[in-house]
Amino acid sequence: MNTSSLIQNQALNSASLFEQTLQNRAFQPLPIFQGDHGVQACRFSESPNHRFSVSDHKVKAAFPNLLSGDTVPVLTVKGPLSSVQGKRIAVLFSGGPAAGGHNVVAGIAHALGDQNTLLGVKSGPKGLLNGDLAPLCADDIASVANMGGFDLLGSDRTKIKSEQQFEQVKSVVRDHQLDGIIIIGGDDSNTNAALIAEFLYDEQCSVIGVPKTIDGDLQIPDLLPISFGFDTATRIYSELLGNILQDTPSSQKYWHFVKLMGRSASHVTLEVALQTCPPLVLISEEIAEKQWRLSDVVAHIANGIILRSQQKMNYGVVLIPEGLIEFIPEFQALIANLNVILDTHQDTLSQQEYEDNYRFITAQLPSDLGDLLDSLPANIQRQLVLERDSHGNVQVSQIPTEALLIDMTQDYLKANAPEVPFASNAHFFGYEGRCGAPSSFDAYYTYNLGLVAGSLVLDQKTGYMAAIRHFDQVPEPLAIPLTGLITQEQRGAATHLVIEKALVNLDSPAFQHLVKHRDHWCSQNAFKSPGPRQYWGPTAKQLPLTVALNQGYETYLFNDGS
Ligand code: FBP
Repeated sequence: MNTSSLIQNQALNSASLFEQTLQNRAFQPLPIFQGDHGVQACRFSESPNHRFSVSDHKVKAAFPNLLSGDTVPVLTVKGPLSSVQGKRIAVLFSGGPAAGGHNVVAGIAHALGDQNTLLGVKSGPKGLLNGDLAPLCADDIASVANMGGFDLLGSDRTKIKSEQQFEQVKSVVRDHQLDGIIIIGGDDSNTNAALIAEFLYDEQCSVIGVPKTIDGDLQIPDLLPISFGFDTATRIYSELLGNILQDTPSSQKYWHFVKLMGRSASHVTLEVALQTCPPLVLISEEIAEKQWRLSDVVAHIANGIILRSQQKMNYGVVLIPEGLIEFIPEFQALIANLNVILDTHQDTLSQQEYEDNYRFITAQLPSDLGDLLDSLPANIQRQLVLERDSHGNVQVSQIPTEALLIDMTQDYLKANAPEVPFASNAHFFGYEGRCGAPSSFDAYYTYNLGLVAGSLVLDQKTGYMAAIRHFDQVPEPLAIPLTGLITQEQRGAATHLVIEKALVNLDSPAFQHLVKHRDHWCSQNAFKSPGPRQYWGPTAKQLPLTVALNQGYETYLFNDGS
């Protein structure tokens, strides 16, 4: 083929050469899922070593079927599952996209095989409520193999909470004769999975969750090292940040303030920091522990800038976790008060314009918090005062913390160190990390999570989350009881049953690594540029560094048996 027909071929083809290459990559099932005639589903039984104790009466009362005693077991694989036929299983995405979701669907489809039917639910939980589901065929699945995004099915953030909504789900289960539902989602979506599993218990419909979120805040010590999507997102952000870091001593002109997605927890920021070694890194959990006010955060940044300036480095990068604002004590108090007001006065607020709502809300706040809100830029006020998402979360991705910190740092430097040159740029790396083609780790992890989830529904287990651990050895599939993870949390005016978000542990090896090295990163140009994620070669099998460190692995590479 000559060059021009090659180019024409490329232009006409709906997938890029890169996408075609990934689509043609073989999936890699764990050895336990490899049967004599291809992929096989497995059966699970109680682990003799691991049970969760549940003592909270409210949790017990909410799950009378799933929680019959005071403890609930983790399940491990026991061997191949003898042939199951005629089952109808639905799968849906819930919440924000994360790389590898399509491979989960492929893994489920392969576990189900030809004798069972996989139905795809369109547009997330909303589609489940509306009964918007249809069978998925092998071609649909092959077309998204190893592809990023959730576009095969779509997603949304509807929280299924009212009795009427649970009844709607039950009707859909009956109308479509479903034997199982697999919910691919984060902490809130897996909470929903537990509640639906309980509600459908007598319907003989299994409900299984799959741990998805780029935020990395769905991890369970010893059992779930990380959710899927985190590796791809942090590698994409690290590539972008590495490029910016490389620009700083080249142009010697700017301080870049980079906010990184990740909602409340700072796992994404910590991982990107370890991969790139930038001069200044903020970790929300540390700021909360030190009880820093916003002015302390600004002074910390400005002091780093002054220090580098003394060494003629009038440039650098400040990494800012998306949820920072929520961790600063005065903002914590403000947000907690706002949540109660928004919850208690929903009806009034839904009938008024924004300006009236703003006046109404500030009148209800204690005066110091009202003053704090008034002192903020209008776009930040708006995000704090606007409705929460359906799970009660502040939409932190919409708060321009990076711009706020730039303005305040500029003012601080003008007042305290006017001789220091300060030119800045604001960035937000968020959506560009959620839908990239999955890294080798995420592609491998998600396909096998799908095999675990598919096996669990065929094995008629319900109220569990699929998991895999020990990525440094032959990885081990597990089923984690969702009820063992549920706790009470104050959201708005009421307490809710939720799976707690895992925050950065300040005693963890990963955070301690940052503590040990950050002064050096600030006083020198010590940054690294990790480059784009690789599918072949020495870095293709790299695990997230925070995961390898915190799990105590002796290698940074995952083991896929090849
Ligand atoms: P999930 O918890 O659903 O995985 O959300 C991940 C996330 O990307 C967060 O990091 C971010 O704060 C949020 O979604 C943004 O939400 P939206 O897509 O609604 O703007």
